[in-house]
Amino acid sequence: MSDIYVLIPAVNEENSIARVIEDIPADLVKEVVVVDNGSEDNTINAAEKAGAAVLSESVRGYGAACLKGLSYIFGKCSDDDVIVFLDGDYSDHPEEMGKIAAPVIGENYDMVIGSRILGKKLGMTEEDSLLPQAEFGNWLSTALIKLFWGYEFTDLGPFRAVKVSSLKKMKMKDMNYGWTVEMQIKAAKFKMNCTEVPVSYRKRIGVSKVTGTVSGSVKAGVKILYTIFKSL
Ligand SMILES: Nc1nc2c(ncn2[C@@H]2O[C@H](COP(=O)(O)OP(=O)(O)OP(=O)(O)O)[C@@H](O)[C@H]2O)c(=O)[nH]1
Ligand SMILES: [Mg+2]
Repeated sequence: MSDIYVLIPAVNEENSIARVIEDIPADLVKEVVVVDNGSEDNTINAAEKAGAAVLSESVRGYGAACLKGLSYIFGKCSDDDVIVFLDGDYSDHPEEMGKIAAPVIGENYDMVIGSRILGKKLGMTEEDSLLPQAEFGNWLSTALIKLFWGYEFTDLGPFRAVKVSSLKKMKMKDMNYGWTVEMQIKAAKFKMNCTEVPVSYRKRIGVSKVTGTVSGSVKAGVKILYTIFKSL
């Protein structure tokens, strides 16, 4: 039976991180790993108290934190285990983890993306939670992935499940905002078996770091497009 490990990159999320961890179905997962990048608030304590293993990465960046978490998890898991990525700001609904992980565990999928775009069509997203720049960026990025590699995604959503053996094959490198798109491009290039499931989405708790800020959106947009064209 495959084990599920959860990887949550988090910086300054003291008001949300415990709620995220507490909403993860405990019977489903082997370990929750939070990777911090120098939080100046109570994130680390809150995450530990809620039952997570907390790692610290000195190099700032979403991708850097994910790489740290992966090397820790790869050191203890087996190749047919599953890693679920999840944000620490309580925008995703951790209780939906089962439906994201199920196709990897039971149906031989390599990767399942939780799609907020499919969720929105079903009325599962809170109004104004998925910002217009995120929707446009997702639309453009997924259209380019389809054009260049023939794979159809609707979202670059952070809430996703990937089989350990497939993640190892991807040899992920991106240190910050290109992480999610790099993973989807590599899945397409390796012709991996991918699918999406609709997920709910709500407004984050705490202070925006990426999409909710102008500089974060511009940096993320530039890095995502650079990652796509560099991969050709
Ligand atoms: N460890 C680590 N985590 C990060 C970093 N940047 C963002 N995060 C975390 O990654 C997750 C996603 O970042 P968010 O700030 O929610 O990004 P977003 O959803 O695009 O935009 P906002 O929610 O509007 O800020 C959250 O849990 C953040 O705390 C980082 O440099 N290091
Ligand atoms: Mg967020």
